Amino acid sequence: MRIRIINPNTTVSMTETIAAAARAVAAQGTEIVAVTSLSGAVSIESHYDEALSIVGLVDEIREGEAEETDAYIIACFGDPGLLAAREVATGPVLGIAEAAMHAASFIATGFSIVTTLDRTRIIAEHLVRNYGMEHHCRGVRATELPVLELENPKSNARALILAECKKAIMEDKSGAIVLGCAGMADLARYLEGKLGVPVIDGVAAAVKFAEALVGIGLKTSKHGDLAYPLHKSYKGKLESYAPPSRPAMTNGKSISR
Ligand code: 5HY
Repeated sequence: MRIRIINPNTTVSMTETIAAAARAVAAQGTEIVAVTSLSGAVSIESHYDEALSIVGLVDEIREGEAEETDAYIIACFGDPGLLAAREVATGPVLGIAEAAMHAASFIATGFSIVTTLDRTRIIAEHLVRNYGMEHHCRGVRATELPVLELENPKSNARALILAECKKAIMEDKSGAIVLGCAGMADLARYLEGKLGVPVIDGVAAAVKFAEALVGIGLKTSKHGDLAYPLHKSYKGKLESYAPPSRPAMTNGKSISR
């Protein structure tokens, strides 16, 4: 099977970190296609960065649809554009935050999220509510690390993240840690060794969930709100994003009308 992992920020070195984490867990026979958005912020650390990242994300989904892709992963902890991506995709689309939270809920009664800048905590908090994880998530913590500092070998990122994870275990009484940034994908095993609790990287979790969904033949439902977008005109800079007309669908199959 082929899984397209999309880094919706425009930093190639982070995509390389993401790709390595994905390939480390991918099953034999799973091809990982890791791509970097060609448009948008070098790092996604605000509602504005997220909103503007979605056009580049949709571009990558459209690329994937043109080359037989079985599943997609949005490798950014805000899961930006997840539902829009599911509308345009045929196969399953997973966000790393949703995947990581579900994985954590299977192996601990409570988890904490450790993320980057404090201003992005609200994004993770909204996802916790959207995914029905309030009962499991005991806290969303920030290290005040800018995302790109994770790519800087001279930064003290590891120490800052480890310290916040320790607080989460002691103060939140969490049994597991969810890493709140795709750029932390290479830290899970190191942190687990230091902390003695499960540390979940959403990239790895999403790869295995995607393999499972594709393995049992599941695709994104095209009945209702995740059907392909309605055909209509678009104006201005997004004119080329006008959804094409498609034959009507019923129980997942195109029907002539
Ligand atoms: C991410 N931003 O995973 C998020 C993390 C964050 O560019 N990749 C980014 O801080 O929201």
